[in-house]
Amino acid sequence: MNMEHIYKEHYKRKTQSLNGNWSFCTDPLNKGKAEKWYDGFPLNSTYINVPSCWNFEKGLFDYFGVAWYKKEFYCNDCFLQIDFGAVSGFAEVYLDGEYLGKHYGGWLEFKLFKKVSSGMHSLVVSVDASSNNLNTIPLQEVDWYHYGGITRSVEITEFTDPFIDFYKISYNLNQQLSDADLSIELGMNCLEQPQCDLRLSIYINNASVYSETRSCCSGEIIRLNNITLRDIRLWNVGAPYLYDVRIETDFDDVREKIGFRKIKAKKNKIYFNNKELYLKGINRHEEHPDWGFAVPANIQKRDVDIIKDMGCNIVRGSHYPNSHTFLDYLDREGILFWSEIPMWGFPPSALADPITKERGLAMHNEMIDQYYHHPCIVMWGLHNEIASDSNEGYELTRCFSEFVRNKDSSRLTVYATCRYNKDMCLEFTDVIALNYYMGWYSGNFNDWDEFFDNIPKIAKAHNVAEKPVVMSEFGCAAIFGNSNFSEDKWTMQYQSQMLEKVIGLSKERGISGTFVWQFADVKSDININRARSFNNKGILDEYRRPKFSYYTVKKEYSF
Ligand code: ADA
Repeated sequence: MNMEHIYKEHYKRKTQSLNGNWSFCTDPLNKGKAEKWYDGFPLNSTYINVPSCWNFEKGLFDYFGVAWYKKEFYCNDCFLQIDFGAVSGFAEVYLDGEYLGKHYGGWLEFKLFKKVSSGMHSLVVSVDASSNNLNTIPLQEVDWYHYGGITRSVEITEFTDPFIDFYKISYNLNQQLSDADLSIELGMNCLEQPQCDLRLSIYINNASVYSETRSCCSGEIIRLNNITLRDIRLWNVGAPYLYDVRIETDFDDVREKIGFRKIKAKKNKIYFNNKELYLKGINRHEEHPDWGFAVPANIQKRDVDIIKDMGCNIVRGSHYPNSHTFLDYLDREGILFWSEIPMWGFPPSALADPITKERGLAMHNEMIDQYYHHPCIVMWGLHNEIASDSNEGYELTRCFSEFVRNKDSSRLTVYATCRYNKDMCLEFTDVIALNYYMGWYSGNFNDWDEFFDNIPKIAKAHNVAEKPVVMSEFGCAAIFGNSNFSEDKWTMQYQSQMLEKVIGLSKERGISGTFVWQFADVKSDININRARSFNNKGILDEYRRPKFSYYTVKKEYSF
C-alpha cells in the first residue's frame, strides 16, 4: 500500500487515494444493517474527513458505538483492491450495495477485492468501535482514549492480470555482517486465466539484480533465493543505511526500503550488529489531543525529531502498531522500535475467552506481515500487563510466543510485566521487561534501590538468570507548569528526580535498557479518573511542550 509511507511505493501500479470527504452517519441504535444503509445511505447524514477520529466532530466526543461512512469513486474495468490503513474496532465493507468483507482490529491494515466494470461505484463502511471487558482487543478498560473511525488512509488499486498480491524480502547475514543472502517471496495473482506470462525484474538501489520472463499461475508464490549482496552497508543505530528494492512486472510494481542489521539477546545483554547496546528508550502513544490516533505526518516527524534530540535509540509503541509514517522516519534516523498489539491488562477471565486468543493471534499475524520490512523494529511485544501470573496467562503467552517466533525469528520477543515476582511466563520471551511505579502508586522513592537489588534474585528463582532485563515502564505524573520548591508529587521537579534516579540505577545495575513512561501526556479513559482526564506522566505535555524531565532524560541519555 502506498498510503502512509513517506516514500513512493509504486510507480506503475494504478492507485487512487480515497482520503478526503466522506458521507457520515452515527448509528447509536444499530439499525443501519436492518435498514440497509449500505444500499441507501440515510438522508440526514453529515460528512467527515478521512482519515480521522469521529470523536472530534461536534457532539461525538464520547461516542463509541457504530457509525457508517460512504464514498463514491470512479474506476475502470479491473480487479479492484480496496485498502484500509486502519479502522477502529470492527469494520464491515459494502461495494455497490453488496457485502464485500469485514475486518476486526484497529491499527492494522486490511484489503478487499472485487472485479468491477468501469463507472461510478459506491463504497460503504460500517465501523463498530464498541468494546467490552471480555474479548475485544483492547478491552474497554484501558488507560487511553477509545477513539473511533477510519483512522488511517483508504486507497483503491485497479489491477489487471497478472499482479503482485504480496511480497516478503528476508535475508541472512554472514558472521562478519559483510554479505547478505536475500530471499524474496512474491505472491502472484492472475485471476482470469489459469496461467500468465510475465517479465519479472528486481532492482536494488536501481541496479538490476534479477530479470526473467516466466509464467505464473494464480496464487503461485515465486521464491527467489540466489541474490547475494557483498560488502553491504549496515543499518546501524544512529547511522542507518536503507536499500531501495524495486520489484517490477509488466504492469505492476512494488518498492520497499530495507536495512541490514542483526539483533540478539545473549547472557543478560542485548547485541545490535554484534555490539552490546543499552536501550535508551521512551514509551509513546501515537495520539494527539486534536487528532486522536489519526496523527498527521508533520506531527509524526516532529515527534521523531524530539525523540532524536532527547538521545533515545528506541521507542516502545505503547500499546499498538504505529503508522508506517512514524516508522519510516525512525528507519531514516536509525532509531529502533518495539511493536506490540493492544492487549492491555487482560485478567484471567478475558484471557480464557477463545475469541481473545483468536483475535490476538490474528493481530500478531497481521502486525508481522505488515511491518516486517521496517529495519527499526527489533522486538515484537506479545502483550502488556496481562495476568501473567495465572494459568490462563501462561497458556496464552506460550501460544503467542510460539506463533511469533515461528513467523519471525529475526527479532526478539518481549512482553511488559508488572508481576515480576510471581510471573509464570518469563521463560517464553527473549527479554524480560518490567513495569514498575515505586514512589508513585506505591512505596516511596527510596524503594528503588531494593527493587534493583531484587531483580537478579527473582530472575534466578525463575530460572531466567541469563535473560537481559529492561525497565519497560517507570515514571510519575507531573502537571505541566507545576513547579515548586516542595518537590512533592505532581511537580515537574519530583518527576525529574524520579526519572534521574531510575535511569541512573538501571545503568549501574546491569539493566539492558530503560523506557521512560512516557513521551507525552495522553488523553485517558474518563472512568480511570485521572487529573484533567489525562495520563500526565509525559515528559512533554500533550502539545509536546517539554517539562523539566525532558532535559533530565536528555542528560541521562547523553552517553
Ligand atoms: C501501566 C500501563 C500504561 C499506563 C501506566 C500508568 O504500566 O502499561 O499504559 O497506564 O501503567 O501510567 O499507570
